[in-house]
Amino acid sequence: MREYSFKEIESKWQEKWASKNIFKTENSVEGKENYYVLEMLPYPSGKLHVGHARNYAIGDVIARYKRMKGFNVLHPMGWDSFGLPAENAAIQNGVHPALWTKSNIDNMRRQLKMIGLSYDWDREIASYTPEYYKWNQWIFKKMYEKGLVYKKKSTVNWCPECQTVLANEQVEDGMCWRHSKTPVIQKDLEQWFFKITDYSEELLKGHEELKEGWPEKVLTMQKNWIGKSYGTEINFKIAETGENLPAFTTRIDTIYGVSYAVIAPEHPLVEEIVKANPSIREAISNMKNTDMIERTAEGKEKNGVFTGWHIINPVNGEKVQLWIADYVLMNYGTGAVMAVPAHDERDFAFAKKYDLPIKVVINPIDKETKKEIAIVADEMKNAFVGSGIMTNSEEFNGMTSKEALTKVAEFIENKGYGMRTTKYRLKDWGVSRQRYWGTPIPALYCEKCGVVMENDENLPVKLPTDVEFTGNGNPLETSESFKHAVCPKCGGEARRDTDTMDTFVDSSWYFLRYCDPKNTDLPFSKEIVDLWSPVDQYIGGIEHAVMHLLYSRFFHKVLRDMGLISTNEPFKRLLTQGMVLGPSYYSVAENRFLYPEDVTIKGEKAFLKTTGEEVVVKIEKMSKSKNNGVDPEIMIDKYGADTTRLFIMFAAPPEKELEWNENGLAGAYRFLTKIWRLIFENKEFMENGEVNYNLLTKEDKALVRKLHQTIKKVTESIEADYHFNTSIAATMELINEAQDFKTNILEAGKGSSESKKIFGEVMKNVVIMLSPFTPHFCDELWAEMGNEGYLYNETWPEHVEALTIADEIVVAVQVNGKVRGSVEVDRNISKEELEELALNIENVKKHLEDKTVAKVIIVPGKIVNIVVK
Ligand code: ANZ
Ligand code: ZN
Ligand code: ZN
Repeated sequence: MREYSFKEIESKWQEKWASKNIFKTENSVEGKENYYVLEMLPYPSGKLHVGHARNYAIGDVIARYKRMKGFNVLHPMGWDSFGLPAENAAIQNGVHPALWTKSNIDNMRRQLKMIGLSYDWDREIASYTPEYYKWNQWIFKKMYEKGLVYKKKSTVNWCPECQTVLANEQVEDGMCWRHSKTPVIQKDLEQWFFKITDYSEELLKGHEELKEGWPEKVLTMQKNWIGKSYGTEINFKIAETGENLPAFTTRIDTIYGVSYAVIAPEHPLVEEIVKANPSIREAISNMKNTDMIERTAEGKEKNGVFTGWHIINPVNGEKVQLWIADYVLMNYGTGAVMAVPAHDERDFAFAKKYDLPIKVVINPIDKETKKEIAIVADEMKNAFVGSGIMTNSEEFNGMTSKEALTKVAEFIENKGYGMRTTKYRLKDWGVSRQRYWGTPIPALYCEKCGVVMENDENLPVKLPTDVEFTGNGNPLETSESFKHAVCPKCGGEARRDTDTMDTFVDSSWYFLRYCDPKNTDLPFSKEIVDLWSPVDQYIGGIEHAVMHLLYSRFFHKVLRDMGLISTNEPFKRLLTQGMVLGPSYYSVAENRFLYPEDVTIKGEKAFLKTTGEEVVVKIEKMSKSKNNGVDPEIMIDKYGADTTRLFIMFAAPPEKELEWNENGLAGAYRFLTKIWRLIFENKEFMENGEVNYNLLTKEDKALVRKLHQTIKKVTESIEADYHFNTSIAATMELINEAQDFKTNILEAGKGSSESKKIFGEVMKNVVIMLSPFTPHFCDELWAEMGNEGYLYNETWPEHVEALTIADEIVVAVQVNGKVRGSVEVDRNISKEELEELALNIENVKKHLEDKTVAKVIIVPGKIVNIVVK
């Protein structure tokens, strides 16, 4: 028998698949339905990590399975290859970002190929190529023409280290996400924005279309991010100037409790206020300089200053102080808040700090007595934010606050004090980055014509090569050839915009480019994209729940509104795979995470080899900083791609966390060698040919039944949320039965004329059903069993329902309701025959002695109850 030498086998089949180009996908195939499987576009950091490996292995199983189910499958791969790390490498090592990126891509592509993934490499794309980013610019222009791109001055989060703008999500606890020790500062810059807020409502409504196929968790995260609030915009009058000050509130029921008002430090009124009261200028500029996240964080100390001005509450004519405070943001609502400290936590904290009045307008209801409890403002420790009974609110007193929410709003509208509105938390998407390694923004500035977009025929605006990477500022500013350009409108001198686009732009439409990756006239042809869109199954990490997935949905809708595609949503089904966990070893004495090779493991405990210190063992997400990652390439080298894939699929369902352990890998390897041996050593027991089901023995039938039950189970587990671990477990059971059958029937010479055909049939199906998981291994065995071609092109088996049901059934026999025995009978046995058999069971006969049978009740297929006197 040949050894299972996985290295040879894996490279042999990888070469065969590549040379025959079997994964090449046509855009349509007669008689086949299209199916699009996609894994999230990776960033080419240079080395595959285990999270990637899991992501792609899952996608590959789905792609191969769907293909075998008769679909025409699109399964592409590419590179999200713009972004900071390449530029940082350029700064540190002097390599041009393009070279660094290319060599990373080459290495990662090589690693992907080692895993045996079924990608159509002819469709590979890389966002750093001009062929790709040209279309970012083209789409940017189209969006500009549609009024979906605009420029505005805005306060941005700025990392002095990165010398770039950070998105709010890139600020963690006031620090840069890449530089955990660098505080983020605020800076005013002219920025380009995408008007994603035009789509707020549609992005929310689209959830209807997605709720079948997307995890609820992701939809909830997007919903919160969009943050729709129903409320009222109410006008206050400024006592000193008579000007209007609109404020947005979601709690108009608390209008009689307003005891001061607040505006954001960026509010347009502030300038006028400072003119009237210059002494507060400095306090205001200090507020502006704390970052946005910190300013709004719950429990954060709030800072403010009294303006000297007052506002008048329209419902009762009360005059209260107007403040400026950092907890109010300019870009939400109207940038002004009617403060109700009795019923809002932030207002309460602020009122306590600055000794502002607190007025109760809602009393809670006692849970037991159902009576109103009058609360006293002076004694409050916290705001009362719940609902209750209205008080101190004139005609609304005694009403429930829930009811008052509508009643007060109606009152306000009738009086003309304000209007009910909805607000969204979602902000426009700032896309300007002061960086080199990204898509140049195709805008120019001309003295005569102002802002002008580059002509289509001059796209792409390519990244120049005469730049310096010093680590300070934007390298594009150092390129004279880039900065000085010709105005596309008047032909005069113009200055090119030196900002590049957020790399999320690249990944917002790449799934459409895969459909038509070589198109030079358009980003993609509509006819072709219509054959594939939406992506049937998208797979990636939960970390992309908001930004990438929301931006892609936004782009998709914009492109649809431009008439470039027909569908509303980019991804029909989304699978967010779980994290990969591994043990980390932390030494308290040395205050560092150790590498696994530095420790000795004894049972659950681990000790530092050099000192013998017991170290802290934790199972947690694999990461560089904890030294607990595994290198997929090393695993593949040691166990083979098939074993690694099998382990990944078997150890946990895709959406759950996966705990990496080498024992599991070794187990997967043993399982494969068992099948290997079973097939190699028993060729004499495997026959091909039609099985004649009329000639089967009881044991033959049992194995046939197990086969069909397994096909059913494996298929159903894949179809239902890709529970591959269940599929593999079912196949393992079938193999065990087949092995017993071989030993007890075939080797013992007890088989029928059909037994070898059945055994052959079982082993053939095992190999087919395992092939999406362990494709090289299965193709090898497939050939060994005398077959031609590749399992990728085989048809997935279908079970026959009738064959999953046993002919024999076991019927319990009772005497006066007590079980006294059982009989195994043919499912179709007649009542008379069954009664006869039941009455003749020895133990039953004993209980019938000296008694007369009154009647026999038969529950078909289950029970025979003999009633005696
Ligand atoms: C009065 C009030 C009383 C409020 C009360 C709440 C409780 P959501 O639900 O998240 O939309 N607000 C309005 N604009 C703001 C801004 N620019 N910056 C900071 N806070 C702002 O939040 C709406 C509530 O947040 C509004 O309702 C307002 O405070 C505050 F017992 O108005 B409320
Ligand atoms: Zn930084
Ligand atoms: Zn001009």
